[in-house]
Amino acid sequence: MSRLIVISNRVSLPKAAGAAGAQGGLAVALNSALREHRGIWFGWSGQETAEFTGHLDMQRNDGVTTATIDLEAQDVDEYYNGYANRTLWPLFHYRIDLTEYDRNFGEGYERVNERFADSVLPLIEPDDLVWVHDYHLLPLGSILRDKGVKNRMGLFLHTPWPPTRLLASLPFHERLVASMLEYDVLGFQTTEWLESFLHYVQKEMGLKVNLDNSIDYKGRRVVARAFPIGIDFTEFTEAANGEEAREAYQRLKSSVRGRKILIGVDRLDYSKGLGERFESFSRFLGEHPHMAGSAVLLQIAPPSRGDVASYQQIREDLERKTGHINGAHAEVDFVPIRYVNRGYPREQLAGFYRAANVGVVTPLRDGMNLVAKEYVAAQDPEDPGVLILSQFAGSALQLKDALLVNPHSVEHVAETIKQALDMPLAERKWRHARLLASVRDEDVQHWREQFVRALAGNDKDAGVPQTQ
Ligand code: ADQ
Repeated sequence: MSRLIVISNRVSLPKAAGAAGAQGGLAVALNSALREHRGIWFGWSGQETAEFTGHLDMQRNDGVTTATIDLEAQDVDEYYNGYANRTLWPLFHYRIDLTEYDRNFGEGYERVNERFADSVLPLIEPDDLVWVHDYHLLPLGSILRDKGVKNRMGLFLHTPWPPTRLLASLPFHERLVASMLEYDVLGFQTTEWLESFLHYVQKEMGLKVNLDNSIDYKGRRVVARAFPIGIDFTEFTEAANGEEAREAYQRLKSSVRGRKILIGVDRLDYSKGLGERFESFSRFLGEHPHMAGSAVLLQIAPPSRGDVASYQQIREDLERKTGHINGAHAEVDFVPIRYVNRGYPREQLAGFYRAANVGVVTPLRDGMNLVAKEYVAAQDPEDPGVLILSQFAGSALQLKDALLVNPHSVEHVAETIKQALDMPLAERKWRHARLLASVRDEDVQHWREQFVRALAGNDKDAGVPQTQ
């Protein structure tokens, strides 16, 4: 079996057995893949250094080797806070109004990708499979090729891929996309993003896409496919049934004293549609005065990317909106929106999901969205809650039995909240059973097995056009 080299912006260390603390499904899946393949996970340490040295901090933990580098403050500014999170992230989430085009960002992005390539190069052996993650590192494969790497290399993009005319607003977009064609495998979350990418290479680059969605480029064949990411289903359902989850469940239930609970769990990001969600809930309260006071929205939103102005802005907007809505609808013994800016261990999160009658997942645009899947996995199948899901989340293509909504329509979401709260047990059960089957069968292990198989080049499905 070939060794696996995983490369991503940040590295998530494996959790020591029995240790407490949060670890995402992605980290769990990649760590288990790395253990199986005796692999190495390479990325930025998250630390800054006065001068870049390329020194590799190698650690071995629970069967997984990690290798990290420190970056200079200017790198972090231009590459991470700049090109990745001020240019590509908003553009890839259709927010051209928030997209900043700055020459220094572009240069910083290329410089850091070069630094990644130079640092990881000595670790790559001839038969290794190289798996690169996300929008921070799109040109890394091409830089490694220039440095003589002949290995099979793949890229998985966790975000959406934008429509061609939107991407065309990015200076040097052709160069960026051409660099991606040096990978052997390009993975997207859904066929929607895949089709958008294939449209770009046909219309903007004049390339031909083969029937199996592969592209012949400079004498090599690039396979482009959808690999919808899932959650670690076993780990999450175990967490939901554990003692810590039960305590969190009790704590939340007893605090609402018989009221119904709606839950939202998102990184504080403008792509997650939190403002529209709060307004929809407010409209629901206004339109159904007899139900006002009988339901609480718990929104858990830990701040992220706080150095970027648009994130400071969304945070202020939400604080103002929460204050306004609570001021309008609160009673002496009741506050309709509980807005909490912190993270919780996964076990507690699972208990909160289980306690909630409705999961409200309404991003304006999302590559996949794992919260929707976690909510489904955490429910009691005998008395499950209802999932309200944005039609613009990648997960809506799999979770078709959720109540799918247009998150921009405050009116539609408000009506759907009413429908969810009124839904009879029988309907809740059949919807949940179908959602659960999808979340269980297409879990994160399935995702990484499919990707690694395609990366190794022995994928029997590679020639089958995708339908999902
Ligand atoms: P994100 O945009 O971060 O991921 P998401 O898929 O919802 O979005 O994953 C968030 C993860 O963070 C979930 O596992 C969730 O439980 C956890 N989380 C969020 N708030 C938390 C809190 N307060 N406490 C603890 N944990 C919390 C990007 C893309 C998505 C894609 C994923 C994976 O934007 O579209 O689904 O990568 O590919």
